Amino acid sequence: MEAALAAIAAHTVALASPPPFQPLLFPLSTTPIPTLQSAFRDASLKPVRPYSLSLSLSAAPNPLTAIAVTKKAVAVLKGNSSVQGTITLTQKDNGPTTVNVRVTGLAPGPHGFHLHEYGDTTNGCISTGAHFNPNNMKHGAPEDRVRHAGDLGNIVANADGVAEATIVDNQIPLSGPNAVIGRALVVHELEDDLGKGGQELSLTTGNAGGRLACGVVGLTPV
Ligand SMILES: [Cu+2]
Ligand SMILES: [Zn+2]
Repeated sequence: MEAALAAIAAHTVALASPPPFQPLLFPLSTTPIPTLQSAFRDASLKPVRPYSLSLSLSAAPNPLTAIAVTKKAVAVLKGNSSVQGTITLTQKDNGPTTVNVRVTGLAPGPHGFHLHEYGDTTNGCISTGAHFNPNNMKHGAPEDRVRHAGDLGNIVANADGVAEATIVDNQIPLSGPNAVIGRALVVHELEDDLGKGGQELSLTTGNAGGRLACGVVGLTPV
């Protein structure tokens, strides 16, 4: 029994990081871990005996998704020009991320729009590095199999210089190993050729020109 409890305790510690809906073994712990406790409260689960908890969750098709968790993030885009914007990113459980885009002050027409690797704007948008590329791919279109995770294609500004779009994408999650929180969204001067322009930069940047505005993706209340 002691060995079993020790094993459970070790397991509980290993689960101290998110996802918050996972710590099924918390009630067994004699020394509750604060983060688990608050995560547990957020999930609105009443403290119940461990047996009934594990039974109720094991009846679900997938215990890891028994409780819906929605995450939301925002990036406020600014730069050296009049271009600015607000981008919200929403993800439910491990589903795709929905990106709501509104950027103003653009020249009418298409503009490359990417998630860049770093949330660093020390020297303006140039410090955000290259396109987020955790799988070491070449640049492409959002619908391509070969693409940077950060390749979100183009947004198109109307005659008033306003670009509004809703992008749904599977490669920019808000949690997990490839989470985009703390990285940056960038809108470019030119159209992204989606890797098909035949230019020197087509397969790295889409030849999208300068960086007009950028903003770090940060968590926001759901
Ligand atoms: Cu870019
Ligand atoms: Zn790219």
